[in-house]
Amino acid sequence: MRKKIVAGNWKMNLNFEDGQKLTSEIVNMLKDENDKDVTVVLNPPFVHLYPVKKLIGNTPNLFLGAQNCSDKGSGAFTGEVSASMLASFGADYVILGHSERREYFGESNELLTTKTRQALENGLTPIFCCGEPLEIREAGTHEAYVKNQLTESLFGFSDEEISKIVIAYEPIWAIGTGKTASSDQAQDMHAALRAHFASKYGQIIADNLSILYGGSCNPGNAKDIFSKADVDGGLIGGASLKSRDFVDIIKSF
Ligand code: 3PY
Repeated sequence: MRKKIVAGNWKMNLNFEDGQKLTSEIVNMLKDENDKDVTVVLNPPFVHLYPVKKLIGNTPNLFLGAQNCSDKGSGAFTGEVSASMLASFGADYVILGHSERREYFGESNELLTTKTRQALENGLTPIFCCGEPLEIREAGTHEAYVKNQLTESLFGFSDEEISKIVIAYEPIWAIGTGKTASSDQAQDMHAALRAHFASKYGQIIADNLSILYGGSCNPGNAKDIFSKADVDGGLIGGASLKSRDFVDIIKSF
């Protein structure tokens, strides 16, 4: 059985007190309300990691993640944060290759291979993002485009390594736009991506991969999206900044 996962991507939002308040509310709600053993990951900005970890404590099924890590191990790389630092501060997950990082920070498929390797070598679970822009969707070449992102970044990893990765499909045209892919569009892409992994790694490994949907997922559409056979959860943007909305999404399975 593959894991059901809901990960909140705070992006560059919330100052110290707001981050503490949001985390405390989520921790308290989850104690009573996570009855389906969904794995929940909070991915705040770096500066929040340690205080958020303290509040998470031993809350069952609640984990800490970062939004990025360096492709380097350590050294003179001003402003960077390594995967090993993240692990030492209590992170278990790291989002890699979010479309905002690909677009605004020029992250290539090749760079993302190196970041993924850093994450895996330091015991972090990468939440590896992929997804197509609007013009590719409109041209009808979206499956080939996203498969190529995955092939170029991930298909050099071993069976054991690939089994540790979580995939997040986020159509770029649905990020922060209020537009969501329909649940059928999400299912079609997730099924195609699972088949793509099966063609390289075999059906058993592909069946065990968690593939999350991201892009304007909210309490109103999560139930429909999560009901699809190949959708194993969500990577949640704006709605992860509101405790009630986020927990309602978690309860949508
Ligand atoms: C969104 O839903 O906007 C996201 O980008 C989640 O990562």
